Amino acid sequence: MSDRIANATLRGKVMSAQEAAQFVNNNDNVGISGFTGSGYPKVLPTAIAERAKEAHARGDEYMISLFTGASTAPDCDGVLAEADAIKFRTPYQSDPILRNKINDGTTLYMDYHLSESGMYVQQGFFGKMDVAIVEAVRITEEGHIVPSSSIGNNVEYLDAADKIIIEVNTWQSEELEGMADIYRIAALPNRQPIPITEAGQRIGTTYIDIDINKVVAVVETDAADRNAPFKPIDDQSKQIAGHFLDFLEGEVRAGRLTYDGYVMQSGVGNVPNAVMSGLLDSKFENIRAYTEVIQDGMVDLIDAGKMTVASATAFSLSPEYAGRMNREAAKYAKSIILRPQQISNHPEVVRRLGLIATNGLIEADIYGNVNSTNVVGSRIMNGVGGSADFTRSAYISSFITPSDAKGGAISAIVPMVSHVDHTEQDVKVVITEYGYADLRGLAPRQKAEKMIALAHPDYRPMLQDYYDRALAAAKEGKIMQTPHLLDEALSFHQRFKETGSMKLS
Ligand code: 0RQ
Repeated sequence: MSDRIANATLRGKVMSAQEAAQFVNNNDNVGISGFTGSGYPKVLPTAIAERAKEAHARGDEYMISLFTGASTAPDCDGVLAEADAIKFRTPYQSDPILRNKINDGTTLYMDYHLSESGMYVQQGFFGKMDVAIVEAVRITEEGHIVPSSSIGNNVEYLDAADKIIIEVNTWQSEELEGMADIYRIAALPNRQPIPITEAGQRIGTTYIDIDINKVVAVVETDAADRNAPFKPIDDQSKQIAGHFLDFLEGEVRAGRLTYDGYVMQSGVGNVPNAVMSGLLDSKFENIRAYTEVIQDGMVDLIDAGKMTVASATAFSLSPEYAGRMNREAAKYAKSIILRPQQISNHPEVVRRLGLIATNGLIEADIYGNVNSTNVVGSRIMNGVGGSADFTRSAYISSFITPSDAKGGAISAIVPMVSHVDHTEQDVKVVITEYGYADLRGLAPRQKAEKMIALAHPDYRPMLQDYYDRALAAAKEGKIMQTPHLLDEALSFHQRFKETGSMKLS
């Protein structure tokens, strides 16, 4: 048995994953660790999926409601979705099999803000939590959990659940201990200000204290976090990153930012990662991140001495960088803090720290509304994640995107978004490979000109034509604030559904 289980009582609870899975029943609310492919349980999901398959083969029902920090990995969301074991899922996912199960109606998916998801559990909005399954680096003599490579909603699930299952994973470096900063927000009406005034401040403990009487099983594992590698940075991503840096430089020239004053939030995805690579060669120093996930690009910035502190709730690293983080965790612990996602994404702290937020999008419209989640209005991609936690509360909120998708069949700039996650009031800057649109201080008609200029040249004339005609109709009707032709506003999407392309044939 691993020497990572220092508590004698909990050592007595060690069993196999198959035995532990017997504590997870049909219809249970199950809250697990795991955030963007980090720190999720490695063996219980497969064991639960096997139970589901056996039950289904007998003609019995077996499905659970699955609550996480955010996305997990093929050996967690993937295996459970494949076994039709997930009845309800929240708050964020990005697994291709699960995505299909949500879109085909097998799984109900509630997409909402990651900063709120812990509170929903604490306040009982989902009913009672039956089981918490949390990965740990080790269990201390007192029975505290030292969390692994993500914190997510671990605290809330461990506090709320009737039963706790702990996976102790020896693949995770013991030197991760010290990165976590566990702080509980008091329940209403006793909330106090969160005492963070700098991204690098520590306000809590490095472990999660739990009620060990609730622990029904401890399972030992030795398995890697399974993150997908980032795509190589291509010319288009470099151009987008270049425009983002131009925008930052403009803020410095305007006296609103200093070269050592950039506090970053960066979303998931390939383009945000490319932006960080662009920052390596920039004049910015002492960059601090108050963000949700730590990506490869941030590790490079830390290595280069450009980033002094990164506060997040999880890692989202390629396999190569995850391996490096594991080997050199003691070194990185000096500049990395992992917090519960209620804290890493908390609007109060985000507003106070004056973040410049940068996230990806699916589409934006000519007035600056952004859809991050539903392709052609209906098909879920991933979820809003933490993007709105940061976008609404940041000092400056930016979105970065290629101007088109799917080989040019889809324009990222459309007349009206087919689903809205971020409203025109929250979206301050939009960036494509054709430049950036600074929407601050502009009325809708002023925004439209800037947004159309960002579109791919194949779509620019179509958008201009739409806008010109909408404007003419608005003038005629004397309703000028946000000109639209309602019977044409979703015509790009309709054409895509009918012909497979938004382009005019
Ligand atoms: O599809 O993977 O099949 O090639 O979307 O697109 O351009 O690689 O961009 O990786 O930055 O992801 C919005 C999905 C963008 C992401 C989204 C298709 C495109 C490709 C990926 P393929 P790119 P990115 C905090 C921040 C919400 C959560 C968030 C996201 C795939 O940024 O999930 O911001 N954001 N969290 O082809 C159809 C369109 C499309 C489209 C792109 N208009 N129509 N498909 N794609 N635009 C972190 C967390 O919350 C964890």
